[in-house]
Amino acid sequence: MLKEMLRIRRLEEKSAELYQAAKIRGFLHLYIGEEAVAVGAMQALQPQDAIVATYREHGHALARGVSADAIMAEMYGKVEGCSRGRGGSMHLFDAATRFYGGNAIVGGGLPLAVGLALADKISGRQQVTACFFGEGAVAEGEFHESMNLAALWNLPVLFCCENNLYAMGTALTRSESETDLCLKATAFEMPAWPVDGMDVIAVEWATKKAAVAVRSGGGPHFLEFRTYRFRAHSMYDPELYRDKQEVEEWKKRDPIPNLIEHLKQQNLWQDDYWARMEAEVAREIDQAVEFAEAGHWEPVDELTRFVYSEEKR
Ligand SMILES: Cc1ncc(C[n+]2csc(CCOP(=O)(O)OP(=O)(O)O)c2C)c(N)n1
Ligand SMILES: [Mg+2]
Repeated sequence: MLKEMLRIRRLEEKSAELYQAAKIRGFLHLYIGEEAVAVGAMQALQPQDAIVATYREHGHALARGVSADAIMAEMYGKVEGCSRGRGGSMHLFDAATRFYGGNAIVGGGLPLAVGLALADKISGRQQVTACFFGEGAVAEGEFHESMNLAALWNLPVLFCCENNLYAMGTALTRSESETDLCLKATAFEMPAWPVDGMDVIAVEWATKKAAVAVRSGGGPHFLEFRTYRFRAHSMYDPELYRDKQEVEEWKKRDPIPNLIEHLKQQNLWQDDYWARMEAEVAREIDQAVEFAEAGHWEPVDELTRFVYSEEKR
């Protein structure tokens, strides 16, 4: 799990650099600081489960098993990317790992997750759909409609709310009359637990417990992961809405050094682990950049392909 978090951190640091160099264009939202949520949760899910995420999804895709090569090429807009370069950073998609995006619309992933879970239920498949979304989504009608139908129809959805306290520049306390998000879920008679989203072990444990309940017919569950993004909302954000001191306080809870500290306390740490891990991850990220650089642009005459689905014969 430590290595998975490091892979995400280094991939995103490199992405920010490439964005400054105009190699990556469009929007770019970094997950740095929140890695424990995607990594802990993915550990607790199974290959047959489905994942739905937001535009802040590089970490979820990587932890789910989409390759760094395919993610980087997608961000470059190359055909070798996981969405053929047509989606970019916000629209990573990969059918092989059942990774259903990458959704740019706030709250837009929730109805998709409910639909996927409805299909699973009708077909009698014991699969979980894990749906990640920010706390900003709770202000959307889609959130309430999706939660209601999932509960009413007892669907196998695991709602994973990533509460990083801000929706762009709007603090949760400025937009919601009730800021206890678990209470919103219990209003739909859905079991809901708050989880320390900076602690990867706590995330894995809670997700496992919830996923077992969902998989065995216990209906939808809601997890509120309390987390924090260390970087700006996206690449354009002067961050005038939060104190630098607040960011510094949260950085003390960085999930990566915290896990190392935990491993040391448990006598599970050896001094050469870190250097080895860094070297392996650096190689992987360098290779992903090379792969993306060597990739191809979609030929112009392919531009309208996929506007309509192709006829199956
Ligand atoms: C329906 C909709 N409204 C507004 C936006 C613009 N927008 C993009 S990200 C964002 C904030 C969402 O915050 P949150 O859900 O907390 O996720 P976070 O960015 O913190 O991960 C907004 C308002 C959008 N993408 N979709
Ligand atoms: Mg947020």
